[in-house]
Amino acid sequence: MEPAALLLGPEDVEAPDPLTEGPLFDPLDYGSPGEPPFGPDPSFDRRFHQVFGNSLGFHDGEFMVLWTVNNRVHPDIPSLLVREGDLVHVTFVNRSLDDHPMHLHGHRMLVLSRDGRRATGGPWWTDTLNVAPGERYEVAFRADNPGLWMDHCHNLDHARDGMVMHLVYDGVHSPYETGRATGNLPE
Ligand SMILES: [Cu+2]
Repeated sequence: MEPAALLLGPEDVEAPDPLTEGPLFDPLDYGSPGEPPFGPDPSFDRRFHQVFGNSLGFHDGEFMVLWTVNNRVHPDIPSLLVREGDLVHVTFVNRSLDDHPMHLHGHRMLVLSRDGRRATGGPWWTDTLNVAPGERYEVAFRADNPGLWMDHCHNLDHARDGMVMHLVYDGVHSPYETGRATGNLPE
């Protein structure tokens, strides 16, 4: 791999020579933690477990490699059902052959751990988290934005081929339906 560096600073400061060696940037332990955003020992109202995988099967009438969540594809992946105010814990496990940048609309996720190593840096807030093959992440978010939200892989060919689900708040309804029979497809 070619090394790459990114330097941020004020305009009038002369840039040092590019670094050719040094630790890789890792947001898991970058910066200082400060106050824990959900308290020192948060208790979660909901827990979800999402295992990403590959399988062969039919989707939209075609035989293809499917990108699955808990062995299912859109629109058959159960929605994440929450109540407003819930503190939600989600575990991502990638047992597939490719990266999955998971993107939850309408919320920010806080990364808690990767592969069992706790996040110890400044709070790692993100709206998209890349989960590489073999990785396991734990994240948390506060359900503070009622609606029906997309939750999907941002490799959009994966989304098209199944990796789409929804975050649904209790009591929120939509007149729209999704799935092949409706013509309302996510990608
Ligand atoms: Cu993906």
